[in-house]
Amino acid sequence: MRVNSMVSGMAIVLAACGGEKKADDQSTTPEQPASAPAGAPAAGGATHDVNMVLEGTSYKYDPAELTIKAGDVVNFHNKSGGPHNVSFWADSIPSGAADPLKAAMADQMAPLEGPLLTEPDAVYKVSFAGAPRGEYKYYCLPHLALGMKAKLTVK
Ligand SMILES: [Cu+2]
Repeated sequence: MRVNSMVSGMAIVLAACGGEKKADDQSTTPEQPASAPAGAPAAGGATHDVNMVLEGTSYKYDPAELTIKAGDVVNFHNKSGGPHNVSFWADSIPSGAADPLKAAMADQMAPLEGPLLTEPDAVYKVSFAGAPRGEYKYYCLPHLALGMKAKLTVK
């Protein structure tokens, strides 16, 4: 058997290849507002609260109108008079909003229809990450006939 000792002469030096990337590297620095408050959530979203309540004889979302930004989160609280839920009208949300909403809504009973909240103080969280600007109208399935509906505006 012959041992080929030529191998050692064939080492290829690779070191010269790397290290010249910066010219076409498109690493623009992310837009960081200089005034960003310390401790702001990394995702950039604020959290809003909407209570679902029975007041006297009227079922309502409180507040019934709310303006948020894309990336914000809305927590819907089952305060009184439940069960309540959050159902978006598919024809009363901005174009392109259905997909991000469906992705953001857990346990949908039907597309854009959140689960019934029966537990006191249960919270249903909807993230508006990737949500287009515009108006989002929604209602409570058990109480729609009683006028329980509301509107969110993403700006
Ligand atoms: Cu309700």
